Amino acid sequence: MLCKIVGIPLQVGASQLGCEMGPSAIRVAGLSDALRELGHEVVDLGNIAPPEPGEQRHPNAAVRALHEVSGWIRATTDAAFAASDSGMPIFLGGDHAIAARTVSGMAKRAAAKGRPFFVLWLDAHTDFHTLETTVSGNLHGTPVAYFTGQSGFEGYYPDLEVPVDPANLCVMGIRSVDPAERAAISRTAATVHDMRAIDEYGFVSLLRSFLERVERENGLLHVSFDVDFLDPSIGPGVGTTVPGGATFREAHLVMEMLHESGLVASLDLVELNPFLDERGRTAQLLVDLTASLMGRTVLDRPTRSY
Ligand code: 5AB
Ligand code: MN
Ligand code: MN
Ligand code: MN
Repeated sequence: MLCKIVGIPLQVGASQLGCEMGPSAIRVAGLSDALRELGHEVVDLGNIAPPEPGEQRHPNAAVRALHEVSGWIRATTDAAFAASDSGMPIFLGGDHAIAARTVSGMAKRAAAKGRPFFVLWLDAHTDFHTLETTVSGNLHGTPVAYFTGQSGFEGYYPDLEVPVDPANLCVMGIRSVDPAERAAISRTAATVHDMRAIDEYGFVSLLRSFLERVERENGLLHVSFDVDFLDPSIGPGVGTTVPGGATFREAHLVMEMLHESGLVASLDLVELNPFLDERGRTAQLLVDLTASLMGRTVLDRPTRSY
């Protein structure tokens, strides 16, 4: 497989600065070499250039860094669309606001191929705030509402060319949802598995049902991996830790099942904050998880397991 690495060093979508170092830390932790060892071809396309400085205001006074975030989003869509002409783009964040456009760029690619588009969102949070509902004003809490076409972004974020059907969105790992997001996402057809559901049914059966559907519909699948999906004890390098996340083995199992499905077209690795990391261990774990997603196994498996 041809893997195309694209760095998007946006950090002002989060309140805690440091995510701009994310792409560098993931590179230093050895992403390209890990992929090459698995037999993949790797092209590192470098980082997307920052937008022009400027100022943009929203009636919700809490909203922070709107111009800068929307500028990065604008710059990213075409890059995501272009990178996905062949091979598998791997987008290195940067905070999660970048997914507003990595996902919409990939949705555009799926539409161009005439394939249905699906998103697996691995996160402690639903990121379903609009510019009106965000209380913290941190725009990394808004990408899912934007790319599923919720109203309130018009004139602020770039116009959405191909919205993602919420029915094709599966969110896993959830354990922190603000009241407005909770009300809004439950009005959609999105599948949201909180940690309560995962404790009861396990990742395997919940993920398997989703992957079976993607396969049945011949879909293109984008995976968006927020570091805070992981339990903070194994992934401390993130600004928005929430206890009770995926364990080391659960996270690897999710990635291994994704590999065996053969359905993943593109990946975001976002929210890594190297300033908060401990001797690079979260960056290293992201590389190892990506290796599992790209085919690293403990032993050969005779049949696929999903
Ligand atoms: B992340 C919170 N809902 O709006 C907010 O890390 C958290 O990309 C957002 O998932 C977390 O600030 C955004 C409290
Ligand atoms: Mn997130
Ligand atoms: Mn999160
Ligand atoms: Mn976060």
